[in-house]
Amino acid sequence: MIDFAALRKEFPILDQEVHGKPLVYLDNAATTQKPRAVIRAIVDYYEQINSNVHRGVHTLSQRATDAFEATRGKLQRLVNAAHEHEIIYTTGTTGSINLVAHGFRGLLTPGDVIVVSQLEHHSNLVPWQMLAQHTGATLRYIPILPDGSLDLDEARRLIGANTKLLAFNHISNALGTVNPVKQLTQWAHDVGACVVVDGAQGLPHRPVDVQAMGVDFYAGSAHKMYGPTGIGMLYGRTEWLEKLPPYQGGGEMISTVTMAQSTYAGLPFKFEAGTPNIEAVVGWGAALDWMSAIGMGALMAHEADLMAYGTERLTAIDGLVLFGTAPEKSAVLSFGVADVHPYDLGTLLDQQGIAVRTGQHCAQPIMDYYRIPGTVRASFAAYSTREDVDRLAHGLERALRMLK
Ligand code: C6P
Repeated sequence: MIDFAALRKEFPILDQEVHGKPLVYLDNAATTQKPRAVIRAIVDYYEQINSNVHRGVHTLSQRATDAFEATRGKLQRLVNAAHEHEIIYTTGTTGSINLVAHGFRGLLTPGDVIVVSQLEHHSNLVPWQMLAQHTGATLRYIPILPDGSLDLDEARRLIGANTKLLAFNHISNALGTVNPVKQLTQWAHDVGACVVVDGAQGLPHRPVDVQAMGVDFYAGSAHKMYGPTGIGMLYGRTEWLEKLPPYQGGGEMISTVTMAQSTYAGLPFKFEAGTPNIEAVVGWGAALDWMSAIGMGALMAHEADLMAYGTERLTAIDGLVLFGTAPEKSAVLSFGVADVHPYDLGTLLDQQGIAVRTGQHCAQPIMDYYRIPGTVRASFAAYSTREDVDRLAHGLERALRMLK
């Protein structure tokens, strides 16, 4: 049995006051805090094995390489990829999706269709707009329904013979909606389209099995799952990774280089040009161990309890409207109050030591759909507690008394 309230003590940053009040950190969908185990792994790396990877015969380089590659193995097991070489290190979800979108520049022609959803973070939208502009392909959007779920009837209709790519998120960062990955993937594969899933919010909150889901690409970021910033992963099915050209040229990604031409390294190195973010990969490995000691089942049960309690507490507040009420939701409560700007609420919460995100959450089309300037978003992690929810509810009531 995990004592979730005790986990908090493993996060030094949470033990502080903001504006004279104990910090309540509810901006976990933006980035989670890091446990001591992760911070220590990074310090240990620099104090004991710092060296460039894959380059030296010397002992430190080999130790750094082993630590670097060990995380790849952990990620392979985390998402159940068939091969370790199917895990590519990137700068994050944004970097992963851009790698795929760029790779498709030579694979699409006018008349081809890219299907995306209206529920996307800009990272899983702008790269496809750029790809469409570059190739002349057409972009189509799966619309959202009032509860913040995807219109699956419309998705079924949109995914047709000319569809070459389908891109959508596992979990919406703005509303918390959990999308039916397997079903959508099946429809895309029925017409031979490639499926790219933005897993930035999926990896921290749900079990991921890329083979069972059947997806071709799955992207994630370490910093949303207790790991460091500036590092992420792209799972790619081998046949697709072989089909895509390298994203960047440079050291590490080559096999031979002459003045006339170069040949490229095999997977995964073909997509990993230059010295990587080694410390972050090592730190991510520690974060994955930390998460696996808790277990995804226990984490999901904890977050489901906070979601139920938070939904009850917040919807009892006069005038508060929850955006995103789909049957299956992850650890996000997005809300607003009529005639109150989200920034004002966020600022007044901050003055009470409560950190939430306000605004469009890099998902402007969702805000346009609801015709709102943005929302206030509270998002949970392993160390969040019911007391945090109580502080949020009281903080909101106080803020609203001041504003009305
Ligand atoms: N969402 C949020 O506050 P990067 O920045 O590359 O690590 O992740 C981008 C990204 C892509 N997709 C989804 C679903 C996301 O939630 C994010 C990051 C943060 O919601 C920061 S904007």
